[in-house]
Amino acid sequence: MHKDKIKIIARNIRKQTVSLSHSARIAHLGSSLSCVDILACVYFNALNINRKNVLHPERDRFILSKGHAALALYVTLAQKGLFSPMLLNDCGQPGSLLAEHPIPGSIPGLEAATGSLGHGLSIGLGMTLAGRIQLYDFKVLVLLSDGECNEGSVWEAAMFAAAQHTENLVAIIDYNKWQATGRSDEIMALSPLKQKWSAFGWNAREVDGHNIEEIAEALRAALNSKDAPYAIIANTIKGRGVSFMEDDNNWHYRIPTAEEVMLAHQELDAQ
Ligand SMILES: Cc1ncc(C[n+]2csc(CCOP(=O)(O)OP(=O)(O)O)c2C)c(N)n1
Repeated sequence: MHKDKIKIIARNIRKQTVSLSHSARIAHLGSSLSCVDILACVYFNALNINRKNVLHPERDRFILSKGHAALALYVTLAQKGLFSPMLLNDCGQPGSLLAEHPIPGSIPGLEAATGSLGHGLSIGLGMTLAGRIQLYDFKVLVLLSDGECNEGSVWEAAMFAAAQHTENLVAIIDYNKWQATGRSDEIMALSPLKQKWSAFGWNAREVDGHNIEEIAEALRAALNSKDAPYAIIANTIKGRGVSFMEDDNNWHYRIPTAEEVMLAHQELDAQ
């Protein structure tokens, strides 16, 4: 898909995500907005996932390991046509298929139960290895957060993936430099993050996580990786797209008022 179209999709995802946070009374909006450009590229430019093949055993898989950004994923899957957007109306309500964190199988395209940070990469690695046994060639793409990289389980999976030469596995790290309670590097320093993934035996590349061209090019390289898994370190801004949310970690937990939704939409429409 042409990059300009992906930019328009990303803007629409942002608008709907802001609205959904308000209507569903679900937070983690800054965390969702931070990874929208990545999600738009993954679903509209990189992976082979669509309404027809979403349950096929050979489909590509995407795992939102930073499951607290589920709102952005739900909106993206709805835009991709994987389920009826009507389902967004009761998101977060008791009995809804769209819970605060993803429930696998509740709607097509949700591959794993995530939200407890640190598990998505291991799950994705397991899928990759299972695909190898079944002689399937599908790709598995896992989106992690930077705070999540403080979890030892991430590095255990990283080490095992490299040892197994899982070239079909891609990790994208949404490197927005914030965690729930403070700056990532102040809580437990991650930098130099790209070098850490390289040292663990991964091919690694750093990109501007809001530049559609750069993300798309990195994904293209990652999906053609040979002999080793591939890590994309995406430098992002928490709350990206709405000036009064950008890089303000209050929006980790805040839910926008109706007026803030309107202001956010105005800003996004003007971009
Ligand atoms: C194992 C685990 N511990 C704690 C939490 C609570 N929690 C939710 S989001 C978050 C941190 C968010 O920071 P980061 O992971 O960097 O993601 P961001 O929101 O900045 O994208 C935490 C600690 C959790 N979900 N899982």
